[in-house]
Amino acid sequence: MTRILFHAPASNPEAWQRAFLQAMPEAEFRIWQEGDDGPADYAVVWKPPLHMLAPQQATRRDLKAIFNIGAGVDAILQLGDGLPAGVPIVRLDDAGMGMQMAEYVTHAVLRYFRRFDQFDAQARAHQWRFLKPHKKSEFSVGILGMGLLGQRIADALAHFEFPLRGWSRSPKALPGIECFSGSDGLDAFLRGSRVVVCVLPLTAETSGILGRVNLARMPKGSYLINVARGGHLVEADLLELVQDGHIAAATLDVFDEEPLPAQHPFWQEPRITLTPHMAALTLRDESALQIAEKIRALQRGEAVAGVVDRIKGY
Ligand code: NDP
Ligand code: OXD
Repeated sequence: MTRILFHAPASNPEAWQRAFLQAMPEAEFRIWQEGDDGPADYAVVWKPPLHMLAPQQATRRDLKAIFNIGAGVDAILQLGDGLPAGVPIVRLDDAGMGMQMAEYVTHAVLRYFRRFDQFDAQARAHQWRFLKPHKKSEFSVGILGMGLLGQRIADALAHFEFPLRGWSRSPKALPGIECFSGSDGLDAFLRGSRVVVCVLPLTAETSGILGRVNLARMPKGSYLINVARGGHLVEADLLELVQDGHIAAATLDVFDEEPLPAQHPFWQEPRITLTPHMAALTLRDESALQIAEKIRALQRGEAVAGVVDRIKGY
């Protein structure tokens, strides 16, 4: 019998057990407890402790794959040598997150484009005042990260006919999107993007990418939306650029420290809109089904999508 070992303590393990019972009734599902070093074929985890998957655990010998129940693998890859070598790490491929990301980012872009943020502030001050609309042709949206989630965001925004740009590691040709790639393409990408949406994985190459130099390359009066990881943004630099008016406003879902500390200056800055890392939640049933399908494919000896490249970091 296929043995699945599960650890994601903040996410209702019993509900995951029920979801796996539906998705994979033929498997044995075990919620990992401290001290459990029993054998397992597959681990399904979110932010596992170092010792859970440690390669020196004789009982991890049978492990055939580790499934990360999120799209971002920065937390699990931080375990470094604590992860068993040669065991594939598999991330979630969309699994319902693409639609949520598209909703979140479309809402934020439309809010700035139609100036609802300013109309809301005026309404709170009982002011009836017309504001000149932005021109769509001058409101290009640039997406940092044109992977599964970035492309879903672009598809959604295309319906509203925003000029779209995308930045990725490898060159791409995507219909209706001006594509840029690599460090050589970043400057031109940023200078032409009135809104920058960050949906990159957090890796050694992308950490701190939204710091003073790159934020200053965005046009004056531009907007930032970060739905990727707090580590992409240099928070103090954004605050300064918002306060000196170079960046008009920002919507942030992710932070260096989560929950955002009560004394953090972002709470006091009305041009920065904050949400508590909810842009795209892991959907339990969809994720269990996707993982069950991948386990069955691996057991048939087939390749699966979403295997992480440990060197690239995503
Ligand atoms: P993918 O792996 O599908 O896509 C990543 C994209 O980033 C690819 O286009 C890739 O380029 C590009 N990229 C990676 N490194 C670089 C680099 N050095 N320079 C330029 N481009 C780069 O990831 P997903 O779209 O599934 O997810 C993206 C991230 O979204 C996750 O890693 C996670 O951090 C975040 N996330 C946040 C959530 C939230 O609720 N806030 C929820 C889910 C995810 P290429 O195409 O060439 O490989
Ligand atoms: C993810 C996340 O990476 O929830 O899936 O942030």
